[in-house]
Amino acid sequence: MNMFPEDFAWGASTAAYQIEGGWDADGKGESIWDAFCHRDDSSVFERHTGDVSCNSYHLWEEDLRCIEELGLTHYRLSLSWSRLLPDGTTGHVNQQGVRYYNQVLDGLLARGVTPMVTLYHFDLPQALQDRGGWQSADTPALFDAYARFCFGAFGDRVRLWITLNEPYVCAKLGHEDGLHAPGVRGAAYRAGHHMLRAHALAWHSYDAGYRRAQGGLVSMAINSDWAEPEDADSAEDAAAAARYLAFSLGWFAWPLFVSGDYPEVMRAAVDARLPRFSGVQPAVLGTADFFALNYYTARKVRSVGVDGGAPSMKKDLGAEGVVDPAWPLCGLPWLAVAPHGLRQLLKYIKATFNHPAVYITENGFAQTGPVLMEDGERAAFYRETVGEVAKAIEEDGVDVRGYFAWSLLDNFEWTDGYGARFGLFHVDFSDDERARTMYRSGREYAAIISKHRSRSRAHRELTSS
Ligand code: PNW
Repeated sequence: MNMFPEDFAWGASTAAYQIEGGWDADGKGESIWDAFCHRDDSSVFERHTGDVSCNSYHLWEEDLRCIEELGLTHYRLSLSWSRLLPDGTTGHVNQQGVRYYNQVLDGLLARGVTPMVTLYHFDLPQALQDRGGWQSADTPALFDAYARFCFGAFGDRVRLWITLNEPYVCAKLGHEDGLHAPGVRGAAYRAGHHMLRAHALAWHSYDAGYRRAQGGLVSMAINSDWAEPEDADSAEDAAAAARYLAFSLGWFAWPLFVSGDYPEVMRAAVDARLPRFSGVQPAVLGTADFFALNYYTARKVRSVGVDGGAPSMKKDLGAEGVVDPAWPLCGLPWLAVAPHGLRQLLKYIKATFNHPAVYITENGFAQTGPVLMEDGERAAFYRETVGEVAKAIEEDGVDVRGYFAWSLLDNFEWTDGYGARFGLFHVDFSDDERARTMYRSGREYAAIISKHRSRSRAHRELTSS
């Protein structure tokens, strides 16, 4: 009857560049997203920037109020690397940045909310981009130094760490398509490889230097669509769907959970352009203490051949995903509503990665166009999605430990700027106060949390008496 464990994490997520603003406040250094949005030829929707955004750098107490109002047990936030280390290195620490995150973390703990902290959510210090960024083999060690700095500064209060958010999106959109910062093309595999090495270094640093004293867990947030064959009877489409999963989820999950190397199908298709792990120290295999999944949508997949032309990821993949016309769209062309795919992906993760503990670190639904405060569709989406998670736990036996909605607030949605609203709270970006107002979907999520928490409490009392 839809029973969640009593210690289940009910959360919401945000990311520094998307909510903080204060892009050059109090000694913060420039990040690649600052630079990308400030370009004269910026490709971001209506040339929006994260310069002010929700102004959480100054209005963080408002965020805490929103978190309390929802009744969240957990809150996932990210740290801005260039706010803490303006030139990306530990040579100079910005103490005002440290103070900012101390206030936020202490405020969460004072309210009984457990923080989950992401070290890197797309916002590399521009100073490191100038030295090659994720294309450079020196960046993993610089990330590791940053990570150790954060474990030291904040680790006494943080038990759940995410090193990197969605290396797939950073590699594919930032280093293949050029749609995200830093706007590079043709370097996705190289960038992805260095992100995996960065993650592994940081995990080993935590393991060797901090785990014993701090007792936390470290993972990397991996995003993937669910993929199913377009024609259920076609062996070719089935193989294409398997490739689709291998090139998204598998790209980062295989090295961490399965073999210390990329999936075989990737190796076979990409060949020499896919970097090798041989001789890489420390090992990448085994460097995730739980599975962190960002899930948004699903695709029907068919096999396609791309003839001639330059090498590309599309050509390597040899498959194409389309949206089932039965799945409603929500304003963003890539985001078809497909809650069933989350349960399928959770089952796949249990079977493929040896039954890991799973946190769903992001999941959500956007609105575009005129603001709809009574967003009944999104309320229904959350109800249905949580139902799918319940089935995954109860009927499929997946070890799901938590669910984080994306996002706490409407915020800067990368190339879509403020044109796409993912918040449980509406933010009025035309108002200096950046007033936060709960959507109907926020009330729905709050009700879901309160119902399940009292149900599992009652269940425990019943079974322990
Ligand atoms: C995730 N796509 O990114 C990010 O982790 C969040 O920062 C973001 O706001 C959220 O999903 C909603 O988009 C994605 O184009 C960005 O397929 C782009 C895509 C997918 C995920």
